[in-house]
Amino acid sequence: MSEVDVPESHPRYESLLTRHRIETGVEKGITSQQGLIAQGRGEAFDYLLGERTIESADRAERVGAAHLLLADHPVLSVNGNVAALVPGEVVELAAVTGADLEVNLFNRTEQRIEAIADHLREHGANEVKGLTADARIPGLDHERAKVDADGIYNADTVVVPLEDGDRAEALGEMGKTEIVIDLNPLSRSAQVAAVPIIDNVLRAVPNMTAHARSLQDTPADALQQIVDDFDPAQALGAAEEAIRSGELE
Ligand code: PTJ
Repeated sequence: MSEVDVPESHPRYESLLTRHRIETGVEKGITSQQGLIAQGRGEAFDYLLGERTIESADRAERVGAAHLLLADHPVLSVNGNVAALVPGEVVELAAVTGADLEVNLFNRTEQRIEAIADHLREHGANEVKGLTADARIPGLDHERAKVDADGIYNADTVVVPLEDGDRAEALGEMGKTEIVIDLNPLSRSAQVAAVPIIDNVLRAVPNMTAHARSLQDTPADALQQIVDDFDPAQALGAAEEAIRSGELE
């Protein structure tokens, strides 16, 4: 038995663990109630993908890691679902790639921002951005526009997991490289990303860290080649095909 009261051998173990983490996130004031709905939507896509990291997603995760290592100022954006599902894992990815962590919420409240920042610190984060909110993403009229001037506003590369598409679009218009993690290949954020990662954030984040570790000593020109060889439309197409064909391993 572990974190959730079912044996790890249970065929639905991962899914049950995920639900448990999201539920706890809501109880702790980290995750919004809408986060439960978002999770349900994600699960449906994950089921159709066979609850595995498909080959094109693994490639995208490697390309995402290369982008983070090449960036001057990478930032990982954290919302209530990400904080509940992969707190230690995002802290580790940030440490390995030299990225900042910034809390950015759709349903923004000061209490939730504080609770998420505390939660990330409990999982080893030194500095968490997003509390100052002294800059605005142009062209957005909701709470997600609020960012830190020395965080997302100033970043050249941003990892954007699990969110709706308009901030993703607005960040793209600011000239930032966006790495989007979303199980829905048709979501607007995945469609506008330089690197769409169609995978569960539970698998995607640790796998990006593993790729970042193995690419750490790779020269910049070789990293650039990995980035240049990537075709986002092909990654989206491969994920949609996997979902539509329904061919599970
Ligand atoms: O914490 P907040 O206030 O910033 O709110 C966060 C949520 C997720 C509630 C908010 O961004 C939202 O409502 O998002 P959407 O529009 O429901 O989009 C969430 C996307 O993430 C959907 O395309 C889901 O398929 C996808 N998704 C859900 N769970 C996962 C996922 N993608 C990867 N891994 C998951 N575990």
